[in-house]
Amino acid sequence: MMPSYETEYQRSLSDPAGFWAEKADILTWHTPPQKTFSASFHKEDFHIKWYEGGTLNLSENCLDRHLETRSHETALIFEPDVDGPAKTYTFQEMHKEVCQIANHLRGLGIKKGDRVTLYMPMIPEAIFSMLACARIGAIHAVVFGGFSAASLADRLDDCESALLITADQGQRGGKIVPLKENVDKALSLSQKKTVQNVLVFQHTGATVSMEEGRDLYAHALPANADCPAVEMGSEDPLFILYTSGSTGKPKGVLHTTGGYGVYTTHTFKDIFDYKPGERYWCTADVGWITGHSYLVYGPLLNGATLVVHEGVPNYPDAGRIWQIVEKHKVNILYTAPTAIRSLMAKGDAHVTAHDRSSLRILGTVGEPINPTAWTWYKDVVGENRCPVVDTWWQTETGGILISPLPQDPTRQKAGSVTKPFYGIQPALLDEQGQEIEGAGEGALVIKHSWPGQMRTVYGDPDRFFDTYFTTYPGYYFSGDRAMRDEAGDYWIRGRMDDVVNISGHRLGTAEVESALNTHNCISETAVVGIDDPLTSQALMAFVTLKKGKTWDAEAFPNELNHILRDVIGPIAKVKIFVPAGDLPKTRSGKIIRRILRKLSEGQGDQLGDLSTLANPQCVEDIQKTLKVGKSV
Ligand code: 7RM
Repeated sequence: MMPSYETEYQRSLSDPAGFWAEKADILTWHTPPQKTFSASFHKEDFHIKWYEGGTLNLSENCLDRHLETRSHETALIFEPDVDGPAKTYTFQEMHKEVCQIANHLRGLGIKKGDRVTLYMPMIPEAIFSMLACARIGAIHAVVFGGFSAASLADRLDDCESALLITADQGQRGGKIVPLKENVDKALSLSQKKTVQNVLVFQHTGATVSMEEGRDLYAHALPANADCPAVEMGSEDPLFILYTSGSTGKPKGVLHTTGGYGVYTTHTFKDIFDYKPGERYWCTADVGWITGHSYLVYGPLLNGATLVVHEGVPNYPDAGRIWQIVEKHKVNILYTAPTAIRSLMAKGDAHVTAHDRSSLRILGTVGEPINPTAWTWYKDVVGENRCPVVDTWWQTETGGILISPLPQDPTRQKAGSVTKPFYGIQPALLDEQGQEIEGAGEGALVIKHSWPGQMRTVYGDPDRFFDTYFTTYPGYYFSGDRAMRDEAGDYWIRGRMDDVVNISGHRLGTAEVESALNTHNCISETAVVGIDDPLTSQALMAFVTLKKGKTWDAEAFPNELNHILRDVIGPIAKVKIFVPAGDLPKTRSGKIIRRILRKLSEGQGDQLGDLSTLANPQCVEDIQKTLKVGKSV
């Protein structure tokens, strides 16, 4: 019999080395690890290492080791943007595809440690390319296909990518995504020009420009499916994934091989209660961490059958997601609250029109889920027979840290992420940085390292330490606020820092501001997150104009959002602009966002201490603008 959660959790805390040493056996190692972990979150001896001495390859773990028993079973089912014939791959076929791409990479001179950027649509080749990188030890850096050419250029330069993998075009909700065209723009914007070649997959078959000597079609390269996997050290980098923080440019979050592999395998197996042969569908794009850990690595390391959909859950209508569930007999579905809320708004008939008897477990991730949406997901979608797992984690954490386990009925609590996974020690800190005992609310931190933890910010180790380990010395600070109830269950409240979560996509207000400030009439901007019933949060921008300019309520919002689209991508869009004569500042000239946040929430009467304010008059002016609804 399985030990209870309590017993297993206590063991994971009292003997972490023994616990995680045993858990490493879930992977196939070339050399078993010598030391389970060594970590300190303190400045003097700051380091994080898991499974040192061990060697393995995750592509081999995802594919080769399943061949003996299940080479002819389905590994991947690809469902196109609009309903049509699905394409399937067995483990054997997928192994072949991955090896062929790995050989293309080798042929282009890519070797262990080189960075390879992927800018791909949600097609099987995106997954194959990630595994091909892992196979030869190249570090993949996937950039979401919805990001702009300028964002892509920044990321290529930051990690000095040697190769870019893309497709002619992508398809999303009936729209064409001009990937290769964006790639061409990005390469001309790139400062460092490190990219030697562009490997292009043909997807829509559109004619795209190909630069002689630089751009190569994958299908035109010689096919060779014999590619031995490179033996990787446990702490060798696996991938870089860029994510927004409260300051500066997005950070390259670096994950390594052994610990990430062990952690994603176990969390997937336990939290989705995966049983061999089941079909698992994660609707996240490969451009996000959910796509890395629970679309690719976690499921494939467990030998799961994946459903991959190029497109969006509500196109051509709100029944599409349930039609796919019915068509492919999906057993486990993992999606985001934004999708759930928007589907709920379209009514139950879209759901009930499709057979969902295959569904067994329902997962959600990315934002807080409101109890109404949770209950709809559970009762209407899951007919009240499928447990819901509301999973809290981050790009930085590599895998799920706090989540229900589906077998435990006491953890079906609408709106709560319930309890920590094995080995995870969350704590809530008060304003003095003291740990809160029992029920309470505070900053959510983690006390002890776990195998899936990020290892550094690529190229900037000081930024890693400064961002996550200085606010509360000795702890990993998540940036989130949380509440713990009497039963010890956690409720995530949202970000405490200048990160805004729009439909589960992270944006730093600093990035948005610096883009808005490029408009030739804008003097200064301050961006805050406001609550939004559909997308969780939305952007509100307070803007001041250069001398002699006047606010044009017709033209400026469009122009400014157009800039955001070009600089960041379509996910960055300001919902409400508030023109202001001046922004509240300290005497040293720092914008006081706390005040703007309060004003945006209509809490102008609770501004607290304004004595540090150099220009108190502007607060009243902004309040007036907000009241008369002059904002646009
Ligand atoms: C996996 C992912 C991380 C931020 C995180 C939270 C928020 C994620 C939940 C959640 C409430 C959840 N990575 N968040 N999951 N909030 N309940 N179940 O989303 O790096 O892109 O974002 O997302 O604020 O800090 S992420």
